[in-house]
Amino acid sequence: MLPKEKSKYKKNGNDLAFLFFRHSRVIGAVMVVLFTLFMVFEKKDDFTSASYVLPSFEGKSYMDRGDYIYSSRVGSTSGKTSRVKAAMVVLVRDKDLYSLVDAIKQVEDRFNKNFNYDWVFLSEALFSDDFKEVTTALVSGKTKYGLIPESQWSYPEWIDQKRAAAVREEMRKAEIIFGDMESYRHMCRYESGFFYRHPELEEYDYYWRIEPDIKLHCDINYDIFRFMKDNGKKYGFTISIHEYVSTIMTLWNTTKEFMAEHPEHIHENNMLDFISDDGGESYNNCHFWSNFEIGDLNFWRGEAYSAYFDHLDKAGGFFYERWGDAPVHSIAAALLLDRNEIHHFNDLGYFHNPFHQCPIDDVVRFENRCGCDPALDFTWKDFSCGVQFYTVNELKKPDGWVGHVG
Ligand SMILES: Nc1nc2c(ncn2[C@@H]2O[C@H](COP(=O)(O)OP(=O)(O)OP(=O)(O)O)[C@@H](O)[C@H]2O)c(=O)[nH]1
Ligand SMILES: [Mg+2]
Repeated sequence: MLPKEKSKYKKNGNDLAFLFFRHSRVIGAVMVVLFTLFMVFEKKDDFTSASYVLPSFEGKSYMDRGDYIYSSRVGSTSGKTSRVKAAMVVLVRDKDLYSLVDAIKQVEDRFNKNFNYDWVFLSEALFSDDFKEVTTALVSGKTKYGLIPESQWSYPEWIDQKRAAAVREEMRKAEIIFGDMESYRHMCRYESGFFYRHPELEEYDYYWRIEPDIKLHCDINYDIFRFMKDNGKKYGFTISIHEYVSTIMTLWNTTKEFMAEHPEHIHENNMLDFISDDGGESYNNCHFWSNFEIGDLNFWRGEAYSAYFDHLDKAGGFFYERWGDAPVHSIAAALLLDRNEIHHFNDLGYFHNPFHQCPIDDVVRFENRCGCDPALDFTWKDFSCGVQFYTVNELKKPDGWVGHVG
């Protein structure tokens, strides 16, 4: 390069440096803008891949689909407006607080944070301040703590306690589940005949029974209590199952006595075919698993159920056998209600050891952010009564249900 040209370049180089220095702020700003645009486009690519559209949705919510899920629904379920008088109800011992907290949290996070329904905790012993503080801190509604009167958690005068103790001993030897437990029997009797009469529940029309250690797998994006009311539902369940026969040896005969004595209480459009396969001659042991229940308190408070409970209670099977509140409630719902008043909540996703309810319909699961494996769904399995429920009520089963049988 010639010396002259060299100096020209030098001069130009100085000019460029000068210009750069002079406009450094502008250049800096331009670079920031370019960098931001680059990042936005990068992000857009990420976003595009994350917003993958689920093929099964086809742009339609399962709530609008009008198929088996809502085949028995007749009204709207949307909106937070006009809450109904309802509460979550938990029968629990103080010492089970930390088995309960996660269940409360799930029900709040997946449902109640949007609706703020109250919680009522019941026990035969006083709750500690610790229990009250922890549970109140977790919930969005009001909390109430009810003491169960001793008269409802003890032996009625007509029960022969020696006979009851002998039965417990026999059941212990026979290894019948909870067969030797006295407290379990008081619990089953209380859930069968008394919880809905507790003064802390007086102001409510509907309840959702919740137990420690349960899980709720899906979001519930509608007011479940309003759904019950608007659609005339009086009993809702998630899981149904066959009862252990050895715990209810005389329950059906005692029920048949009641039916013969009180035909006026048996609903003309009842669901006898869910609980009996031979027109009422015998019980097929199908029942709604009562650790989950959403129901109408006024059904239990009414004349028909009160007469049924009194009849059972006098017969003594809560103590002389080990009658569970699940078959008692289920037989009552099947006989005393219109079959259309009973609803299977197959869109919630629920777990109580050892069974899961998990919607096998992808649309329901994805739309409600269900965190469960449909392969574990119990609804269509042999030991469940799900197929029976859908068949006798002529409800459409979800696509692919046959693959879940077995
Ligand atoms: N206050 C009180 N609550 C009880 C007692 N026994 C059981 N419960 C409650 O009654 C409900 C049913 O009792 P569980 O022990 O869960 O009975 P289960 O569901 O048949 O059996 P597992 O859950 O498998 O143990 C739960 O909400 C318990 O917290 C008791 O002695 N006192
Ligand atoms: Mg339980």
